[in-house]
Amino acid sequence: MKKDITLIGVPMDLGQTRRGVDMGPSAIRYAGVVERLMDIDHQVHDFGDIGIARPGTIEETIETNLKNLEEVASASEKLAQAVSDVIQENRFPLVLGGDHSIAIGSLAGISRHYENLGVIWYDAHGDLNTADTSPSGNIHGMPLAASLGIGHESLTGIGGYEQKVKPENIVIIGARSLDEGEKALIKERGIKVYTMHEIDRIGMTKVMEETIEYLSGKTDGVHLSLDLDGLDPQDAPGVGTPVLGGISYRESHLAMEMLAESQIITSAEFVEVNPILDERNKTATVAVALMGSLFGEKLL
Ligand code: Z70
Ligand code: MN
Ligand code: MN
Ligand code: MN
Repeated sequence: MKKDITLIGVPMDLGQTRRGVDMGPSAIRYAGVVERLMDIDHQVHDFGDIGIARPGTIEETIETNLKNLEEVASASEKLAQAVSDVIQENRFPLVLGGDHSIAIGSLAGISRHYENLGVIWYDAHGDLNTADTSPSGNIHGMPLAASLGIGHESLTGIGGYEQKVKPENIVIIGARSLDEGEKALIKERGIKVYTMHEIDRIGMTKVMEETIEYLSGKTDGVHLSLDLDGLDPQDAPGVGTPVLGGISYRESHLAMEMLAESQIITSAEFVEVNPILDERNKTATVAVALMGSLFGEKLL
């Protein structure tokens, strides 16, 4: 089915400490995202990039261990507004990161248009930390918790409301590096997780069949939040926190193809592409190839 897609770049690097992830949107555009999606007959409009403040340019008024809190919060509000406007125009928002803290803004903008938004969190990490459980103070380790309404009020209150997603509407796929506080939260809230163990044990086909079945009955839209570090570092080396033993390139294509077939995805973001740490723009190229499959590209 032909879609009207709007790309939104978010050159955000304030949610973590490696330099270069702010160049993710450029790297993804350079890898040919617009042409790739137009080749499969979608209409593509590039909104350009959301302006991101440099660290320390916003006067810090809040005492916290969270790094760049004011700057991340301000960018999240801008992104939420942009994403919401795109949905209002009946277009499909495709958000290009930037570090994963941008999901706070994406989800704040998206969820106000849905009663029961589903979220697929494709990631090596849970991103379920709060100021109390975070080992790093990096906000890119917190967006899923913040979107549940758990964490610092400057993050949970983005968009003017608390809970963007309900725990029973979330599926995490690819987890293999969860902090203790994240494990506790997953159990306490009953969040569905397919770790690498389940992917190896039952295979990606079954994981995606179950995920689609689990979400399609009870949600009125599904956001795909894909962190490139969900993939194995051999296939996606240009990420800030590579974790061995990840999802393969082929399994990821299969997952995207099954999502395309299911037609459940109503918004998406691809995050954590860091061209400085990459090998010849491989990770952005992989991201664009996966977008091709997500939007219906066929092998034959
Ligand atoms: C760790 C933290 C994280 C992405 C790393 C790491 C979180 N759990 N997220 N890379 N995308 O610092 O909270
Ligand atoms: Mn992440
Ligand atoms: Mn909602
Ligand atoms: Mn991650």
